[in-house]
Amino acid sequence: MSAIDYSEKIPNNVHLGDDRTLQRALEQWQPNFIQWWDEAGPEGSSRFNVYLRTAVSVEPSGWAHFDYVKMRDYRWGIFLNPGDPERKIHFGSHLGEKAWQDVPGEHRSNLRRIIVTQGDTEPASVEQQRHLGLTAPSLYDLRNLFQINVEEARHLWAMVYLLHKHFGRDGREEAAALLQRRSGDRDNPRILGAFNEQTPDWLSFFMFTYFTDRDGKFQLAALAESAFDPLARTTRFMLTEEAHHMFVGESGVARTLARTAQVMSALKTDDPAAIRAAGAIDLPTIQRYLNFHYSVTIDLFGADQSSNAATYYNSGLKGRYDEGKRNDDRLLRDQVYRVLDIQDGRLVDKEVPMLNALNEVLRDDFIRDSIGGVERWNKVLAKAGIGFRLRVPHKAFHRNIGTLSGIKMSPDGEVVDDAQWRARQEEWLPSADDRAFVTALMGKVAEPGKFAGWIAPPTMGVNRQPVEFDYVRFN
Ligand code: BYC
Repeated sequence: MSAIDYSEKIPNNVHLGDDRTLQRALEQWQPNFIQWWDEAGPEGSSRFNVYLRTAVSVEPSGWAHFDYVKMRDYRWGIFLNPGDPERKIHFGSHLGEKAWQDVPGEHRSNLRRIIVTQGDTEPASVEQQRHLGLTAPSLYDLRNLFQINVEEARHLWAMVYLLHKHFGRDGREEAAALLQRRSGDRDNPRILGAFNEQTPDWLSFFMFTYFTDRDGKFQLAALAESAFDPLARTTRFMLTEEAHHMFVGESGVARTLARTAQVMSALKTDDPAAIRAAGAIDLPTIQRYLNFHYSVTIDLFGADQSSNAATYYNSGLKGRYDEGKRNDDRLLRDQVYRVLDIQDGRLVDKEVPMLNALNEVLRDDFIRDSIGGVERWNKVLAKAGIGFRLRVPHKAFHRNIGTLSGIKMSPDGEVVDDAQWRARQEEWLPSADDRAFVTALMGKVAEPGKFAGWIAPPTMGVNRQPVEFDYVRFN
């Protein structure tokens, strides 16, 4: 089961050749995928030879093979983690029953909706990152961008496989629509808010891969608990790739901070104008980018009270993060959870049934995990003797989904009125001026071992190659 067959047109470890109908359906979808990749994927990259990692087996050891690959010839395919025929459902009203190999009729539309929502984010992120290759700060960074792009595209394949195999004609229509929506398109946008925002520069890209790919980690982990076994096994495998994406974000921001700290120490100043004039990104601007990406990402967890979330859990479609390690009854019927509510224009704590608050439970798990990396970023500043500290903003800052979208709040948690919000927004979120400055700073560096002036080199290369390795050959 686990070896991947690369001799087939669509590499897979699911014996695709034994299911002619499915194979034909996927082979019809494939040219449309390639057309989408050419139109919306990394701009101008089709002839580049890139030092990429490709999955060779889904076993935990040795699934990744590194070599130069032409971007357009990347072997996208269908890889599922090995199955356990005895696997049992371990939460919700079907607790203890055998996991499902097929979609039960009564859960069909909810499962399709979850898979479509997940699938929609993958091409969306590739579209958002389409132009970044033109301004990569080094070959090392360019290669990491492309690695992420091909893997997100493979995650799209993973969801399309589930739609084609398990949802008949509806599934095929949804799979086609995944290639038709476009990030930010006014008439046919991507489903979730954050995936319609722009990722116009590399600071945005690093914040996106740190925060938004981490939403991916938590959502995929919750889906990896699913009673629908094919979904659980596909998402489990996707998670192995997500770790690298978050590493790119965390180390990218850390390297940006290291360079800024170097400039601040050399010039003995914390004046943003002086730091900008020296070609580095000042810390208040980095904080504003953090505020933006953090707030749009926590919106991705959905409303704080959601009957959908209760249904998904109760029916076994979507678990909690690390469901297997929780030691409650995994039914959650009598349990409560504290959420924030708004009363008379102020935030108050409120207890609600846990089942309805599962989006909030996952968001809180995400918040704890996110803060860990922000503290590691602060160590870069502390080590350089700089007093400034980055912070994640208050949970109610700049929210558009759920109860908290009903209040305006500063990053520090101070309630503000509309006029104050308008007056101070530019202190808290990237202004047009910030974005113009960051964009102007970006310029492509394509010589092996050289890095743009606003970012420090990494401490290590990819797959034990030196930092000055030629990770991308432009031909
Ligand atoms: N923007 O009851 P609610 C990743 C909609 S990232 C716009 O709270 P529910 C990746 C919602 O659809 C992981 N709309 O919804 C990362 C619903 O609409 P309808 C992606 C939003 O269902 C980086 C309505 O509001 N995976 O993999 O409880 C790069 C009511 O809301 C938003 C998943 O998300 C929003 N932010 O929760 C590449 C997992 N939030 O139907 C990839 C699958 C909510 O009433 N998705 N709405 O018109 C889910 O589990 C759920 O759909 C959600 C929403 C948690 C997202």
